[in-house]
Amino acid sequence: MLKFVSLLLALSCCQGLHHNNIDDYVEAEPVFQASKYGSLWPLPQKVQISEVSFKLSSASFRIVDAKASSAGPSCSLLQSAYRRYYEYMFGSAKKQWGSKNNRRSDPSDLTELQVWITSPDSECDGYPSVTSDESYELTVNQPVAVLKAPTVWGALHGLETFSQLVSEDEYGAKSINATIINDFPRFQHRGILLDSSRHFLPIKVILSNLETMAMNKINVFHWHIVDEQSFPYLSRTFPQLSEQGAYHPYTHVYTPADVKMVIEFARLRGIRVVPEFDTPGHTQSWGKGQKDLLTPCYSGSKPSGSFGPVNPILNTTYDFMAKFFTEISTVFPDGYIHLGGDEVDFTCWKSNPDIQKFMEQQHFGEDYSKLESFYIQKLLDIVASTKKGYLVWQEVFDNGVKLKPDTVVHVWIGGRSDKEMSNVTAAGYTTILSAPWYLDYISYGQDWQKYYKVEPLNFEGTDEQKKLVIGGEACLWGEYVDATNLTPRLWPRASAVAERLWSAKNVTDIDDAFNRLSLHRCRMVERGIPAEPLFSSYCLHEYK
Ligand code: CP6
Repeated sequence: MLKFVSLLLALSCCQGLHHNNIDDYVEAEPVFQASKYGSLWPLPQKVQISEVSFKLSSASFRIVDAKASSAGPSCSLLQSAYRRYYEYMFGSAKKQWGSKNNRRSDPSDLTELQVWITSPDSECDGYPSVTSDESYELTVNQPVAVLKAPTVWGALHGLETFSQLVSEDEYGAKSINATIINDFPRFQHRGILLDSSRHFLPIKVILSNLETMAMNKINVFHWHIVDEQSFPYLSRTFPQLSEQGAYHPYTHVYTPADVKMVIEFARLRGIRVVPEFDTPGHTQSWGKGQKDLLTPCYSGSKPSGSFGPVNPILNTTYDFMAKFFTEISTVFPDGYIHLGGDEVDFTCWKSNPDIQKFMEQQHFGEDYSKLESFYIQKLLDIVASTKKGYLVWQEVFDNGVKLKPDTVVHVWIGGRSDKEMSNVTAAGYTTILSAPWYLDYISYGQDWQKYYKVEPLNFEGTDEQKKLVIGGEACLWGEYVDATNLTPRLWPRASAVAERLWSAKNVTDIDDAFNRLSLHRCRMVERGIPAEPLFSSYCLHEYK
């Protein structure tokens, strides 16, 4: 049994701080209690845990393919997942003292977890998609535990859940209670945005965060790979983009091999990689390596030497985009590409006489959002011809651009995002929500609770409209984040979003969430992830 401490908060430390709102940090005394759901996170849809408990010994316990499974030893995705979870539960084989020193196995031990993929197509060699079946059923009982899932994607989630059910006593002995779990996600799209443009993110940081996403059943890595500040994507078609636009042309780039590695590492964990190439705004870094792509800004009648958004009035712009997105559509296997389209600043367009002339010819008047729509419309047609679906930031919808019916509109602007969700879904578009989940914003106190309390379907609309909400994403924009602080800033705050998007709508008990999340956070720490604490507390094993 795990022990818990009650702690008194010494508030006197904080009285001198300048704070806008005293309620931000005067919190109730925490009462640490065990949740009846242990450390499960995100909470499965249906859980029954019995008092009966079985021992697990590292010497005898095995994760194996069930005889009837459609995925066998040739499914390396599952075989490598078995190894990964065995090591999370028992430590790596190397670190073991050797089976001699382990307690002998006992008839009451649980010796096997059988993994049974039930669909004829296990999807072992495929990529996860927005329509993947991620459900699984887990039965822990004597003599064996059984994990049943239609596809490998559900099995991966089931393995994570199984590992979360295993607990350790003071002597390091492992045990698990008899349990029945029936689980599936509430929303299909559960994402995290990482920004590798404001700061370059080394591959190992991206990989360890993918690993952590899997621990939280997050299934989309939204890779905001380039932006104004740098262009680290090494394009085979246009290598000069990163040669000129990256912070450094060799060390601060993602080579084709790096990108492949990220995509495969993610696939093995059931995670989609959705790249974002944001245009026509947020593109300063593109201009360094691609002449004439950006709009020259004018100061009076002369070019000022600075540049604005992508130049929407040149044919060469669209030739470039067609070639560029053809490459992107083959490099990234996901069915979707995020095309951005946010925050376009019209000042430069307004200053340019050629653009002014074009506006007249097109009868756009003074409405530059019509010019923006003109550009986006052409870009969407280009990308649609590569057979990919696309996501766009909400401004594209707000500007009235004609979108393919399966376009996903990404709602990010705070304030009245419920109204926006209402409008977007009333127009029949699929949507994902990020507005309440800007994790780059930090503040004193337990802000995970604010993220946790969001209800994505809290907007006016019919049941049909609500069905168009396929999920959401936590965004960690990179202005103040690099390899040194990314992981603790993201976790466990993103875990709050993960549970909101996975678990049933009525899973809202904040005290129970606190108890489970504290343990889940300690587990992430034990697994080598420097996740920050929720509040005053300790873990059985501290970070070394
Ligand atoms: N970069 C890009 C950003 C943001 C967006 N797009 C952003 C805007 C406002 C806030 C946080 C982030 N940094 N490309 C908007 C989607 Cl508050």
